Amino acid sequence: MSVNYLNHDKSIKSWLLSLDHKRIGIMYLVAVALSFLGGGILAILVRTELLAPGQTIMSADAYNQSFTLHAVLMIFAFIIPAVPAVMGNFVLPIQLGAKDVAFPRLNLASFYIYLAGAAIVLSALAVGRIDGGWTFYAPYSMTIGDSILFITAGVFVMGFSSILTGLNFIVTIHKMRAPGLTWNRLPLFIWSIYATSIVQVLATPVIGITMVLLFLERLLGIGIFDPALGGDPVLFQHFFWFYSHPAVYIMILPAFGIISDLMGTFSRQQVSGYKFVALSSVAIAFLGFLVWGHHMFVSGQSAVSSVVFSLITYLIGIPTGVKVINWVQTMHRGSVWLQTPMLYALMFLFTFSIGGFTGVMLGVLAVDVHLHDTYFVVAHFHYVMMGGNVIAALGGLHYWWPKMTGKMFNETLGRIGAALVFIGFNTTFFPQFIMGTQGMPRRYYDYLEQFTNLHVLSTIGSYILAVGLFLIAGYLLHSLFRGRKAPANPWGGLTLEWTHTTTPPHPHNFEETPIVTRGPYDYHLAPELFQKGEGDGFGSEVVSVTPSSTHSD
Ligand code: HEM
Ligand SMILES: [Cu+2]
Repeated sequence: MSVNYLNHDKSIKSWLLSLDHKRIGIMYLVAVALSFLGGGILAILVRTELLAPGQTIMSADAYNQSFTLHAVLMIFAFIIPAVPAVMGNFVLPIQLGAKDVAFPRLNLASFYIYLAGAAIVLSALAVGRIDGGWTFYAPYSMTIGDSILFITAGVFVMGFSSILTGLNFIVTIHKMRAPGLTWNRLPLFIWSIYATSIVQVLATPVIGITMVLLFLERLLGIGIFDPALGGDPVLFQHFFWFYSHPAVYIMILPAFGIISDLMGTFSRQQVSGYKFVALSSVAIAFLGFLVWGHHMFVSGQSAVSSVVFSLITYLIGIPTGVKVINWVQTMHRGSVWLQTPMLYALMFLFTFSIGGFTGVMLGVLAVDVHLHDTYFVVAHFHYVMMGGNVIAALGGLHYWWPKMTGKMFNETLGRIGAALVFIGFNTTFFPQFIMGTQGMPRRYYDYLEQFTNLHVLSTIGSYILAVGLFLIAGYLLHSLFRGRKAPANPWGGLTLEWTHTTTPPHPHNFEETPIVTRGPYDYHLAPELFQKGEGDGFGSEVVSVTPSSTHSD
């Protein structure tokens, strides 16, 4: 076997101190997968408690702590780092034709800062209770005890990891592109990571400062947010959402990038409206800074600000719609090859669109006054975060898995897993839209008799989802030991990680610096990839995909 990044040095130390972006990406993958597992187990407990009104398996206090910890883990330890830190790290430098990121030491430092932050947050459990939701609204969060000091300190520390990763990627994209890789030839995954990085660098300091203020208020008793001390609780909400709305774009923009790459590769077609898809990420990143007040329609902010925030929120629908329309057109013009990664891309179109549309509904001032703090909101953000980010991340994981590990997973199990996730996900969260419109409040331990059926349905869905996710984890892990050896380019991709490096990649990515002569999805310039058996990762039959119409724009 030739030398690759996995086998050139197998010692534990060579992993833990590795400056190789690929190994750092894999270490992040392990860490975020464990966070997802922890957050997921809590979700199942929370859903099980909701199987019946009144106490089912835990006390009201345990319930509050479980859903809070679920959310904190999912948001700060899982979803924010998931796609940028795992797939950004692994894929971005290779797609750029670079040997590594611009600052490899800083990259390793980001990983340990992330781990330290997560450890500080979890140590709050040893000190006291974790309560009040992931939003830490003051003044309630001031009352939960000293554990808030650990939560705020941990989130503050994790923020640095996010900022440093963003900085590293911005410099890498500007400075380390291979000869010929102009901005117009960047894979759309890179464009989306670029837009994400800008948000990470500009928005994260705000949550950092907010956490410091909360910390100081609790430690020294100075009045910043707590009215009892002369502070202003609405100020906290402004600070919090000034970060946390842009942060939802840290979660979704990289997902858009994965979907664009999947659409191009599996449709064997140029992504329609490439420039619009690329720049719409930047537009969304920019607009994302102007809409935080849509979380505060009922907070007592002025009516004028509410109307303005509502209007700007609608605008975000435009660049988002531009993407969805272009993805659909890409498939329409191309010839779609339905392999597991592409199944996730199709699923994404469905679930993310529901998440997006219900987001516009919540942006309507008059509607939000009714739906605020109901299960409609819970359903909406799960459709965006799980139906958007997690589904896309699963697509990306299946897409790049052969490159990362050198092994193919079982395609049949892949399809079954995708189907279970799709059915489980929708069964869990769709009923929550209905409950929300009927007035079921969010974050409640108990509920009225009339909601029982929908809650039971939702809980059954979460079990199906869990089975699907365990199946996926199972066959992916199994493939590490028993999987078929992956060819260099199992999906017939045109970006550099598929065309110019071995599987798994060489420790320094490339034997020699690649020279880029075409765009990332210029299938009409690469006819060999339509006919070659390389397009076939699985059976002996040769998959030949013919371009239906070749166009360029
Ligand atoms: C694995 C499937 C999941 C299930 C079954 C699930 C279930 C739940 C449940 C039952 C709640 C409590 C809702 C309430 O009491 O109001 C909740 C809250 C939450 N979940 Fe999930 N969840 C899942 C995945 C995720 C993911 C992937 C994320 C983000 C990446 C996430 C983020 C959140 C957040 C932020 C909250 C807080 C809601 C609040 O503050 O009121 N969840 N989830
Ligand atoms: Cu928002």
